[in-house]
Parts: sequence; C-alpha cells; structure tokens
Amino acid sequence: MYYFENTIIEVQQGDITEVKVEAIVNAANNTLLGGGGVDGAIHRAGGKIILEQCKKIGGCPTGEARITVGGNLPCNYVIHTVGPIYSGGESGEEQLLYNAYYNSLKLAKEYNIRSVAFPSISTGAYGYPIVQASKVALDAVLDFIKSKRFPEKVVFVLFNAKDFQIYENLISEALKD
Ligand code: AR6
Repeated sequence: MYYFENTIIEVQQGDITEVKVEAIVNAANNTLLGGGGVDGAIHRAGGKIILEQCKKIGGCPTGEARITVGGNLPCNYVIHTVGPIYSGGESGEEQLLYNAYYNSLKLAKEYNIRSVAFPSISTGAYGYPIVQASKVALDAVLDFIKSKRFPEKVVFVLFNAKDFQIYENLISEALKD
C-alpha cells in the first residue's frame, strides 16, 4: 500500500471482478457491447443489467468513459472506458491511454465514487506494451489526484504475475518516501 497526497494507492494481482471498491473500470471497446478479456469477465460476473445499460448508452469514443451499475458485482458501478489499439506508438496512443485513465477518474468524481480499481487498459487484445502502458497509467492517475484531491483510493489490479511485478516496481519506485 502506498500513499500519494491523501490517496491510498494499491497494487494487487487477481481478478478485478472480485475487488471490493465502489467502482471498477472496464477496458471496453467502442461499441460497449462486451468482448473478451476483462470486458468479458465483467459482463459475465455482473449480469445482463450491465449490457442493457451499455446498449442504451450507445457506444464510447476511444479515451472517453461511460458509467453503468455493477449488477451482481461487489462494486456499485462499472466505469467503461476504451483504450487505444496499439499500432507502433506514433498514432496518438499515449495520449488516448492517458485520457482513458483520466476521464475514468473524472467520471468517478462526478458520481462521488471514492474508491476505483483499474485493470491494465489496452495491454491485452489491444497490444500496448505493458512497461510503457504502466507509466502512462500512473502518470494519469497521479496527475488527477494532484489536481482534484480525489479519490480516496485507487487500486491497480493485474491479472498475471509479470504485469503485477512491473506495476509494483514502478509504483514502489515512484512513491517511495
Ligand atoms: N481482472 C483483471 N484483469 C484482467 C482480467 C480480470 N478478470 N481479465 C483479463 N485481464 P484486455 P484491452 C487483463 O484484452 O487490451 C476486449 O475484447 C489482461 O491480462 O481485456 O484493453 C474488449 O471488448 C490484460 O492485462 O483489454 C476490447 O475489444 C488487461 O486485462 C478489447 O478486449 C487488458 O486486456 C480491449 O483490449
């Protein structure tokens, strides 16, 4: 567990659908109609209410975020964001990935959601290299906390041991006293 300003920052290895926070973030696609990876896991565990609400929302541009209830998940809300598809890094991917994290927290603040868990957006099917992506993720989250003094807790949830270690190394280095 780490602190930045007054926000608790945690890094966990595991399944984001089991994390007890007010909102979990979904790495969705532009349709918001579900898919594989973490998106598939969230829709499966949350139940059909999430897909029903996503259909009404009608999609989401890359880098933006939308919100639904959490259905059967332990969280109250799911914040659906869309990261970029990585195609070499020269197509604005970094800014779009930054926006996905930042805009997810912006939406959380609008709903007064005080604890948020993120998966590693874009680093699965969308192919963003994990080391680079983790730096963008942390920059965006720390920038948001610095300017808005919110939320109270952010949890980075990594599905596999290698990704967990990359995040753990980055964050322990960045937030050491
Ligand atoms: N909990 C936490 N992390 C997970 C879980 C889980 N249950 N399952 C997978 N991951 P991906 P993307 C990790 O592919 O790259 C979908 O089809 C996974 O190991 O889920 O943003 C969408 O519909 C990886 O590190 O998301 C889109 O079409 C990370 O989550 C597309 O994939 C992200 O991998 C989005 O691709």
